[in-house]
Amino acid sequence: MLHTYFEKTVWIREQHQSIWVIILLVALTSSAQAQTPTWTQRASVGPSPRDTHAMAFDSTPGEIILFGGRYPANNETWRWTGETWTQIFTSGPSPRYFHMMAYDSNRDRIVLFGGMRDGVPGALNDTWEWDGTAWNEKHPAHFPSPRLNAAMVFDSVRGEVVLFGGYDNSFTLFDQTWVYDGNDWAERAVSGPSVRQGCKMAFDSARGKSVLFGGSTVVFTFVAANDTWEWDGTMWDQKFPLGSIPIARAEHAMTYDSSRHQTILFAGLDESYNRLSDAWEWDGNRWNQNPNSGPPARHEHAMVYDDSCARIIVFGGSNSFNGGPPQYADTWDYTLDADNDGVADACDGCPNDPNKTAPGVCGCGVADTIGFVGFLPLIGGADATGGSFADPLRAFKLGSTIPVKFAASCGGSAVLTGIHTLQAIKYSSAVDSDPAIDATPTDAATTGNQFRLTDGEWHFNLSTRSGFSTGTWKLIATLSDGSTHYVWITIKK
Ligand SMILES: [Ca+2]
Ligand SMILES: [Ca+2]
Repeated sequence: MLHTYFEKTVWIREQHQSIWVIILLVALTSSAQAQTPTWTQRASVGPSPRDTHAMAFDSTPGEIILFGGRYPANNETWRWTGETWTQIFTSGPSPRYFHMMAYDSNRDRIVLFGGMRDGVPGALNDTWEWDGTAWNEKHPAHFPSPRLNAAMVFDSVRGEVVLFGGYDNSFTLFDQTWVYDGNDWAERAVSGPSVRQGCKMAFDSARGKSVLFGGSTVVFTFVAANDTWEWDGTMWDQKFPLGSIPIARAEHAMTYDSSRHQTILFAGLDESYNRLSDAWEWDGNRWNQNPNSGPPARHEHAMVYDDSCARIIVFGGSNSFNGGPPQYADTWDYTLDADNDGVADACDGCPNDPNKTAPGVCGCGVADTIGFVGFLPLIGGADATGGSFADPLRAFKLGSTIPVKFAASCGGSAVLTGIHTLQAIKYSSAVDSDPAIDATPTDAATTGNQFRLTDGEWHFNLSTRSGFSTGTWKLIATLSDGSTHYVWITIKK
């Protein structure tokens, strides 16, 4: 009997577990479907319109560094701190465009390689590193020949920068794979994607793969690709995605969203020279198109993931079929924003309250206005908040302690947080006032002139032993939402 009971109990428990697993899976699936990143345009002041610039996210201290671009080739360094662009006036790499940048998170260095300068021959092959404050040129023993418009990422599993493709001064296209470990460059003798330029890569840190998509397989006439490849540090593996695939393109942008484990692809130029504006996400098996509209169509833009706020930032690009003007100078982010208030969920202190980005005094979902219930006895009766100069609410003896109390609420709930302060002003007439003095409590329960919370009420035992004199006084409580409330009293001998 016990045996049967035990078996039945286990069976019931297993059934319950299965049901819970199914419910959990359904919940996860529907929340994943509901959680689609949206686009928001950010600052309109920043770098001038440009394309073929490069960006990388420096996770210490958490900022994006932008370098270069055209026309003409420039050597500007800009910093994006999440809200604003600031130019950093510093020496560094020569003016260039079509260069490559990637952030080495192990060494906390942004690596820059090659690109194109104005003039002939244009292709470059110098290696630079940004250490957070300055550019330093590196002189590795080995390095790729001059090239531009290659793809470059940092493989944080192997601890090396990976460079693929590009072309040189004689318009030779490459299918070489190079790696840089912070000390030296080495070419990997491997076969993989065909020769190409304008291809892009992103490093999927969860799966340990550098993902490559598309590019143009010739320099002048435009033959774009839409193949997907992955580099695991040793070999290239062509992927054959399930479902839809982004159309063939080059000069798009890719980055990896490490919070959502998706490789993001945005925009580019198709074989008919159309600028594109579609966004796709690669999960390792499938490309899924994001239906939300965003920045206008473009190519030769830069895009990078900002892990301080779990968002992707896009800057600039070209709306001309062959690059160059008209160019963009707009900044966009792409992120989960459940309440659509323009602040990424990861940095929104109230991710489901479109009116607030921090809990404030009243908490999320409640306006940050404190309902002042009124000064409580002994001062003046339940809702007495004022009185007047001519008719003070109460009289107190000089040298006594005045118990100032009030209750406050946010959206019907008592306010149990915040810093509320008390000041006193002596009036010699209804209009003539002395400066306010910070009131002093008689006990040490608060610092300065702050109220203390006791049983859901805010208390201040005001000493009238020093600083006070006989006459009419106005006691002013300033609440943490900035609102002020006052009560008139008389001090007598
Ligand atoms: Ca938000
Ligand atoms: Ca919000």
